[in-house]
Amino acid sequence: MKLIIAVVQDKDVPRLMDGLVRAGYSATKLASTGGFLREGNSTVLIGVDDDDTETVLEVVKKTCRAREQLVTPITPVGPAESYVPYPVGVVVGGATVFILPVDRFVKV
Ligand code: 2BA
Repeated sequence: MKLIIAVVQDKDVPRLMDGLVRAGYSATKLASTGGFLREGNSTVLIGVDDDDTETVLEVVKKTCRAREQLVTPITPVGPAESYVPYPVGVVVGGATVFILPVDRFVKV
């Protein structure tokens, strides 16, 4: 068994959860915050049989989009003269996915 941990943008969560439930997978959504943008995102936990890992990854790929987000640098990084005081774009998503082996899965 594997635990798939997917960090996704909030906007993609409804489609992702719908896709997972329709395909017959259980999932848990946790509210999370990205360390770089300090904005809300969602972390979705999905426990699956090993053989289903790729299928679930496909659902994640189909439902989570990459988007450009504007960030205003707060503090100068490097020499002050190279500080850019206007927003710059960063591409966020589709999804950051971790796949971990599960030792044991019990429901009591
Ligand atoms: P954030 O940390 O808020 O990062 C949002 C986006 O900002 C990232 O998108 C990336 O494009 C950019 N970014 C992050 N750190 C950066 C840095 N040090 N310098 C320049 N740009 C940077 P994604 O890569 O798609 O990540 C989306 C979210 O996934 C992240 O939100 C974070 O919550 C999570 N994440 C990404 N990589 C992770 C990792 N290695 N471990 C844990 N969580 C991760």
